Amino acid sequence: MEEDQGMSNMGSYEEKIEQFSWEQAEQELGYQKDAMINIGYYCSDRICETGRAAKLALIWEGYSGEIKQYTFNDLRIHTNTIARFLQNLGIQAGDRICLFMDKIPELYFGFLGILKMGGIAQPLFSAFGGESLLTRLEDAQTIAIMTQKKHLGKVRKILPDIAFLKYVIVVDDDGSKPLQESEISFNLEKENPVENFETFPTTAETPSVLHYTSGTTGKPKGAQHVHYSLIAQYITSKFVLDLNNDDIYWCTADPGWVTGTSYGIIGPWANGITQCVLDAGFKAETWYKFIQDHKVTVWYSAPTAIRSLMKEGLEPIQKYNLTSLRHLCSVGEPLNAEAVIWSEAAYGLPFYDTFWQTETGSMMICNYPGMKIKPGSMGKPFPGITATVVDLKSHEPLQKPGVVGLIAIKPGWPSMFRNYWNNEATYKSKFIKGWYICGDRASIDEDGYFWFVGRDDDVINTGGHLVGPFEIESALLEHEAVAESAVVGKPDPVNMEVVKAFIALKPGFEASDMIKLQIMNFIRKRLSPLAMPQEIEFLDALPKTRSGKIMRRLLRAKEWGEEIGDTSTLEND
Ligand code: 6R9
Repeated sequence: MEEDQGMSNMGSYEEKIEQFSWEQAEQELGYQKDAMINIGYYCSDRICETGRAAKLALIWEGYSGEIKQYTFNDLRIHTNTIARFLQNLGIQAGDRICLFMDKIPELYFGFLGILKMGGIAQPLFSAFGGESLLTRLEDAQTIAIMTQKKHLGKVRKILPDIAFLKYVIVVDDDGSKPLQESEISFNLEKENPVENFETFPTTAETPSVLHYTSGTTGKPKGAQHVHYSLIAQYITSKFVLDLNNDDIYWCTADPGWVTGTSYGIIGPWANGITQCVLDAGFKAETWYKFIQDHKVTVWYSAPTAIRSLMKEGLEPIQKYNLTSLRHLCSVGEPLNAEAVIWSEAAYGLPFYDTFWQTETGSMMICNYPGMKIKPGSMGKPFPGITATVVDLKSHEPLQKPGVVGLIAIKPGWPSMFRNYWNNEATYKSKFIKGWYICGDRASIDEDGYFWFVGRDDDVINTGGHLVGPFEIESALLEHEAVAESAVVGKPDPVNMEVVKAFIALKPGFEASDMIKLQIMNFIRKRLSPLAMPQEIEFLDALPKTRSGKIMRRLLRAKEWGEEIGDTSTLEND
């Protein structure tokens, strides 16, 4: 699958590799070393200053079909207004402010507003239940949460347990339901618009965003990013998403996930691109209508969504005019070759796979317009990124093509995470022999293309979302009937993996469908719908190592029909 190279922003990949420097991206943005760099400013004020104030920044559509549009000048003023509001409350630069909202415009303005006043934005999925929320707010010692009326119930419930949280800001208060005394009403439409706001003078290494991500053990970790990440998010949006001035761009990701901030807010807006947001759940026809109505040209989505669209077939595609589309990209999970080939047949365009992580902050290994796609491969390192695979044990780069090792990246790219919040030891453990170790297995072929093999840990990737088994196991143990539990990923044709729980019940409790449903609901409410086990299997006792650790890998191997092999290694886990 080849395209005309001359048409893309990147041009020839080989030539770009030779010429590329991050300084070039800095120059394009007018950034000078040690000067102020603020993501909020770059996504709004700077676009206005460069003559694009009247250009549409955001086309937003709600689940009921309501449409709102905002120019870059609106974006500038709304983010100023929020920044000033937060400052007036007494919130300081460096404070963590959580965004706990659906994909409403205030979420996008809030994110940039927080950054403008020097705060650290902590976006969390509004689908999170109380416990998921509590763990992350406690860890970050979050001082304020911006939320909607509909999510207040969850916030109120955990409030007595969080000492640090001082401000609960309700962004859609219309007076219909009384707020509690400690809650603060904020309504963008009623607020005095702030025309001039002095952006907090953040510099390259000032913390910007805190994104929580799940690991195999322990609590979720807050990957801490800095304002300098902008350089990488800007230039990858330009070269990989291939964004141009006339594009209408749609990133389907929620900003609770890093894709929804790096490429659903920062990268595209720093390029002055018009973005569309659909605040509605997945439905093939709704998505196609959205593309048709807003004439979406560049679309960034995820394999689970693509596989769901594949399942719906060609019929819904024929009902809509999708000819505006010109470039499609994917992230979050392995993109099967079938999906790439199907999309080429269905939309006349292949999906271009991109690989990266919360920790990397921007795209690392990708397919580029103009470069030959090998369906099923993640592509090649972004220019400016040195990536390889290293031996599973020695962590030395593998010299022979086709050998499976760990994906490793040379530290130093602009959007690299700078720490895990309050957890420097784990952060440091990710760097071995001068490489950042991603925790994924892959091989590189003789042409330099990367092929994903799987994760190197027990983290479950369900529909592109990482779920930590430990967090679910801990929550399961809080259920009155559960004595022991082990949580693993189970293969699924659409979501790649779903959560499966093995449970040993306490004496006095009998296995039944009823109790399964109760437990599922318990997790859905406490953690999130994604973390809810889709399947529960009751065992009399869970398999354990001699030291008493549950052999999660053994249970996982069974689900995947894999050879269990030498259990002595499992016992050392
Ligand atoms: C952006 C994002 C990161 C993990 C990553 C890997 C998996 C992401 C992938 C992919 C195969 C791709 N992953 N992109 N696996 N092919 N193109 O997804 O961040 O939520 O931190 O997940 O997702 O396992 O290590 P995050």
